[in-house]
Amino acid sequence: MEKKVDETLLERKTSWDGQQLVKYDGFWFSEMFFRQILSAQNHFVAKDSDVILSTVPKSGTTWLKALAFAVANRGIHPNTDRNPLLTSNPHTLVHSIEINLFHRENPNLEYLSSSTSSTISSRMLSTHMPFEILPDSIRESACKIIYVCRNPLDQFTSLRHFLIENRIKKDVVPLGLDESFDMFCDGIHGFGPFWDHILGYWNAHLENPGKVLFLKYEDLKEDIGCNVKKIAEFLECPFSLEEEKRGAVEEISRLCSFENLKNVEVNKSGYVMDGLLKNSTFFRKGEVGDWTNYLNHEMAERMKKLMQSKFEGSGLMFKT
Ligand code: PAP
Repeated sequence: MEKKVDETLLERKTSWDGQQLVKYDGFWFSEMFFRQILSAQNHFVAKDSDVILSTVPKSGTTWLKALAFAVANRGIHPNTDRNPLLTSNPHTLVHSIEINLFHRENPNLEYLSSSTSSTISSRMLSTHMPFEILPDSIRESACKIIYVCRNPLDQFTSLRHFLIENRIKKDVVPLGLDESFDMFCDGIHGFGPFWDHILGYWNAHLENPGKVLFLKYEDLKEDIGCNVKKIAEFLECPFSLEEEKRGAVEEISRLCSFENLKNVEVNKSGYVMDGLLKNSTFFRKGEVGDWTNYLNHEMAERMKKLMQSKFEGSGLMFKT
């Protein structure tokens, strides 16, 4: 049944970069994407063969898109020297449901009904929507979801840089670090609160690990090969012994590495989202622990306590 929302009743706040956030079903959404999310909730029909890549922004979306694309399409693009990732930004190879497909309430139906640039038989799409907000058909169909999250201190640091660099209202002075950190810790940021976003997918993964693969940015950094194999197994296209012997896992890991993708020409000079976002802003530092260059001890302690209170009993832990 089509959901109708009286938008005048929704709580609103101004985000750190001047854009408006709207609170809906317990989560905060940028006003820019909110209608698109509602439209996707009402009209997106998942296929059993779909692969959905999900993240809270700045947790490793670009990396996950590259990895999943390279793994799922290695039959079509076995040669990593000629992979589409060397000429296209990962965001143009794997489209976002709410940002690209339901763009300006004008769903790209042709795109939705066809297979995409991923494997011939399945569509690979992405979303930042929390698990609870996903269109019903994603949760109810047999489609698979890969989720990646990141320690919130680095996610915050990455998000703050990205929002300031890409702010649409250039004349708006962004909120200071302390105030934006306060808002982040109150859960007020696009697709936040981050803890509810993470817990939604974590619980879905515990309930049905064959449906939701749950990854962490820090684990990918620590052992990318193991995680590339995990992604392939989850997508039911495990690496054969022959592939492993000839180094296919290492090749894909290298292809998708920060150092490699950052230096690809399209990621240095190109744009996505109708020219709004520079591709280069998706490749800043790509490190674990960069927060230590920006946040003080007090902030780190506050976050530690917040994480303890929110994740207590869930079994979730983050390396910071
Ligand atoms: P999005 O959710 O808006 O698409 P997302 O890709 O999740 O953004 O976040 C970008 C972060 O991932 C950046 O982190 P940083 O600001 O701390 O540097 C970016 O550098 C990092 N990143 C992008 N590609 C890779 C990669 N291939 N390997 C590791 N980190 C990456």
